[in-house]
Amino acid sequence: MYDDIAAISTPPGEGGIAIIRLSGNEVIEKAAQIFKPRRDEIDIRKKEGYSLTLGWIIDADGETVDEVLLALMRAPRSYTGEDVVEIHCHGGILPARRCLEAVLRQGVRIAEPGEFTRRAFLNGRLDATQAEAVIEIIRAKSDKSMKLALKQLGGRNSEYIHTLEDRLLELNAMVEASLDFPEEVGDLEYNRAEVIMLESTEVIDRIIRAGKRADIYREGIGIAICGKPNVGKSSLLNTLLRKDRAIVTSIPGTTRDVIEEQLIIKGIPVRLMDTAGIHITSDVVEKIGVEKSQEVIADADLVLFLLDAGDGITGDDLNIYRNIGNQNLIILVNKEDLEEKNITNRDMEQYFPGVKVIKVSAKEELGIDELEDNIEEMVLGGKLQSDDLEIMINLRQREALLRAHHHLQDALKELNQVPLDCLGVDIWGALEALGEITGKNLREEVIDRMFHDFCIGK
Ligand SMILES: Nc1nc2c(ncn2[C@@H]2O[C@H](COP(=O)(O)OP(=O)(O)OP(=O)(O)O)[C@@H](O)[C@H]2O)c(=O)[nH]1
Ligand SMILES: [Mg+2]
Repeated sequence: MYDDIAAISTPPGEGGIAIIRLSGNEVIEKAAQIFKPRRDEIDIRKKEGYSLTLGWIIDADGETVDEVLLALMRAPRSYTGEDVVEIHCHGGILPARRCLEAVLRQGVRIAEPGEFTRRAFLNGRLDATQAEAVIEIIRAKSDKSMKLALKQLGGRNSEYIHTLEDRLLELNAMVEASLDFPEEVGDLEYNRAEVIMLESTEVIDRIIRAGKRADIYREGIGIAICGKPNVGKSSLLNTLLRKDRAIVTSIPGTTRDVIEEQLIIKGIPVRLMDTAGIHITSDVVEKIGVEKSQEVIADADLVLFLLDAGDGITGDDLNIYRNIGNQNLIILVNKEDLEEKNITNRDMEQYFPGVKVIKVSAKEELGIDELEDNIEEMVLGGKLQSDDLEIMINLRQREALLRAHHHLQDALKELNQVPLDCLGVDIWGALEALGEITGKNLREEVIDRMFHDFCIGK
């Protein structure tokens, strides 16, 4: 049993409405003390769950604080699993704060960040992965990461884990039976045990791989556009953004600072950076721009290096290429629309062996689809297969999965060598690690860390 908590659950500032959320055993009774329904005959203490009542919040002096709509959810059918009251008042800092003050005066305590979701977890309304999905939904930057987080909230992650647990429990039972009743059961069926372990490690591998892909949808990537002056870097930025963001002129050295814009490419949030053209210059401002370009390139997850089809491959180009280093790289031969082109496929193979090359025209928007496809493929580490898992995992879950994986590999090695009870220890180790993911056996400090990033009122 927990005490009663409350918080303003909507973001600060002006808006249509603000919501004060209360959760705990006595919140309905306490809300009734400060709530005067519009229709006298109504008593919110007697109302059913999922009901709305119009009225006023009244402070200790009997003065009206605000006109509000009061929403009631009864345990266990509420977000936290406890009785929940939501006071919908006028949007604005003052009405919300004054309503909250009236609530607190009834002996309700202010909630800690994430405390509502924490209660949902502790009351068994959500398992650990679902509680963690809540913050992913709040933070989602693209439709894709939002979709993945919703699947996690729906229990998708837990399903995979439970299936794994079931298999390992079966394996554990096999091991124990052959230890305890060797006469009746006979020797452990090593082949079957091995198959279960191999399949389980394979599933864990797949989940971890899928999690890495999901990270890209969640965190996004940084892409730097680089090349010598006038190759069309800013034109490419504008084309990818589908708006005229950066100044484009035929004068080399137009862009002097780094221009950064956010966009979504194939569902992936991208920070796209247009840089100053890199060349040797004595102009002080341009020089600083060139240095900045180099920093941005070094930090990027993917570099788009532009060449000018009309110019051929120049000494400047080769210098820049040498400085790009060991990064994810796509070379774009720009100005493909020009009549006269001076870069052949053979040139490309000779100077840039093994690098992905795409012919584009930033100005005429040629080759842009192919570029977007290649960006997706490169950052996700290969084309998506139709049977690829779609699952999001956070650091805590990944760490537990890796531990389970480790135990299984040890178990596999031991299969034919050590006494069976040692094998059992590793299978249990794997099961325990998996149990942490859904939260069956979590220590207090791990639970604290899970809710650490939440905002107040959630
Ligand atoms: N024909 C043709 N011209 C292009 C293409 N892309 C860019 N240009 C032209 O090339 C010139 C330079 O384009 P920008 O986009 O400013 O080049 P930049 O690389 O940003 O140049 P700096 O900022 O000076 O380094 C402009 O006149 C563009 O219109 C293209 O695909 N085809
Ligand atoms: Mg430019």
